[in-house]
Amino acid sequence: MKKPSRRQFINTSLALGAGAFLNSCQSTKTVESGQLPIIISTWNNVQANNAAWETLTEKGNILDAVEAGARVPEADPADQSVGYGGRPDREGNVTLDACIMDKDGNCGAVTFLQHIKHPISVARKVMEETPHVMLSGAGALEFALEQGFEKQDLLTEKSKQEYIKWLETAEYKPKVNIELHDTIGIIGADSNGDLSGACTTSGLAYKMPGRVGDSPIIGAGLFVDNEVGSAVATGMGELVMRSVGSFLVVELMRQGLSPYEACKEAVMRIVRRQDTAELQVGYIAMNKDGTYGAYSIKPGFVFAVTDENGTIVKDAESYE
Ligand code: SD4
Repeated sequence: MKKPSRRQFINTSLALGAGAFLNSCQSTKTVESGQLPIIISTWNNVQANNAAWETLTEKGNILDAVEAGARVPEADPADQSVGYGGRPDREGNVTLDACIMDKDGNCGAVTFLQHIKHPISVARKVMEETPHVMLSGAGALEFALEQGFEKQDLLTEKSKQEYIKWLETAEYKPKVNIELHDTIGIIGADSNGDLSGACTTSGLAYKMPGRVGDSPIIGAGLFVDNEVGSAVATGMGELVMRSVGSFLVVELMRQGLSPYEACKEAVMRIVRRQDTAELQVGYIAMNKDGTYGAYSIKPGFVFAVTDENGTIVKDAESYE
């Protein structure tokens, strides 16, 4: 059967009533016309974007670029939401989640990985060196060690002291834009419009042991479809997982919404169905021509955009 053209598809969708969600996101004022190549990432991850851009310039490979970008906060002890220096779970263990996805739909992920500074690179090895998509916990660590990654203590003195202080009350309450999240989701397009993405985090501070969020879940924390676009999420992972957020954003773009409109509609799905009173979620997305957008539940979500003009940090529009 001949594939319908994009326009035919949109028309069919509208005829079938898909217009309902189009109506709920009329505002197009923050649709951003991008250019190729382009890198965007969640929060104020300027150095990560710059590293990704440099790698793209040197190697021309967008997968290498997003991996290089994600490795920057992973290695930074001052970043307490990612990799080395990440805040621990409520038992004092730093447990990391990451995933990566390429233009051919290949993907790899690690969850509940301990003692390895660069989970994003282990996720890439899972993608490239195993027949699987995801390895978890002890198995992920064993695999990482086999692959030559170094075992190390990831709990820095600063995160340890904060944890000890937290134990005094042990009150667990995720906060909006918690502790300056820096969890990084990074997506990029090369000069041909080929896409890749990566996402890496230590997850929510003082989470229950064994808790895994959206960030390493393909379709929730990250999704890349080289025919359409890519999306990545940050914030309260449970809200994103329940709505399979990043996959939803990409599917909405497939149906004709702009990246901004798709992010907005995915946020609205959460807001309409879940209690978001004290919780934040932000999405960023791009399509194949480098047009990008972002949207969050609450104000305060920023994202970094890098193209040949340099890197800028932008405020996302929000529902509240
Ligand atoms: C999680 N989505 O583990 C992550 C947290 C996050 O910025 O993005 N923080 O739920």
